[in-house]
Amino acid sequence: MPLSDFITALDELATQALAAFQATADKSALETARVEFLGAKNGRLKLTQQRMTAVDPADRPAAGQKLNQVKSTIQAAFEAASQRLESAALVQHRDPQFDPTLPGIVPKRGHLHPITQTIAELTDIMGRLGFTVADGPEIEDEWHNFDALNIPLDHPARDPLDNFYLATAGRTAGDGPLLLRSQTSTVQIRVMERQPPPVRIIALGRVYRPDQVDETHYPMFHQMEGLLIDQGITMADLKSVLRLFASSYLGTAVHIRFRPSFFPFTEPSVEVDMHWQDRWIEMGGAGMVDPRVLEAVGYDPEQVTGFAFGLGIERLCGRRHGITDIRNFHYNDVRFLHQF
Ligand code: FA5
Repeated sequence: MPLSDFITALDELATQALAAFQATADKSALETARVEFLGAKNGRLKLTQQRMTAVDPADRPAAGQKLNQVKSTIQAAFEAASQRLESAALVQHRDPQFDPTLPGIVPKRGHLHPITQTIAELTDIMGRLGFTVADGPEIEDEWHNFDALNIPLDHPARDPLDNFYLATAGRTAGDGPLLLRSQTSTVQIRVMERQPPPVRIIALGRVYRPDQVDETHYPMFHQMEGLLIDQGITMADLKSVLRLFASSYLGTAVHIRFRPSFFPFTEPSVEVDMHWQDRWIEMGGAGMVDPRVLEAVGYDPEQVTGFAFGLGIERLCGRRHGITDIRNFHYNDVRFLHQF
């Protein structure tokens, strides 16, 4: 058989196959057409291929090349028809009421909890004042929560009714009881035990007290502890840092005031109040680190002095955003949370 006849036969086959695949209206028609043209045993492409033996051996490479070309063309036409029927089936199953031109429903995006946002902002402000973040465990021993902080055994702050002591089952004999930390001052001790002076850290995190729940008290709340130890540190440094912090967080119109107070781990000790929008509000406690605390961690109180403070994060965040009931932070009502 001359090569030109073989090529003509292949071209005709391609034309017919393309027309047949294009004309298919459903999957079974497509399958019939596939068997007719591409069937492995008696498909027309296969039969035409068998006729290649009749082609002059010198022309066979050219014939083979043409055969491969036509084969790909027919296969591509089959794929195209198959895809066309797939997407037609999708459209058919669509709800007839569905209007693809309507705007979509925008999913509501969540965001960080206001307390988490506040922690990030406080970390940023204090970072600019040179304080780095230190961390400590929420389950503490009595040494870090009390003893090293100069809180003696008979101090009322150690009363089991004022703390969340943990059941001690499984602890080996000789270990003291464990409790949920009642203040972030524990981290002061952990940091000073780890490193020599100077120290300039903040610790932000959860603390736990079995306080009666009301607008301003919750059994789990957050504190920001600050500790600065170096040579020649005074109360003036403490007040400057707290003033800078307060004006960065609340704005320059804020004033701070110290009221004399008592904490076993600072001497002298003060309560820190902030005046903003015509109200004084107690934010936390502060003072100069007691020499006995410095001694407990192996520092020399003759060489270094320092200040510490502990502020309630819910109070700060609440004051800034006008949140008067601390319980709102825990209801997890998205109508409240999405405002921040
Ligand atoms: C302390 O916890 C001291 N550790 C603070 C301190 C640190 C003093 C370093 C000196 C040096 P106080 O118990 O006053 O202090 O608590 C500090 C702040 O935590 C309070 O002013 C208040 O803002 C907040 N706070 C206390 N109890 C609760 C509570 N139940 N719910 C919410 N916030 C509270």
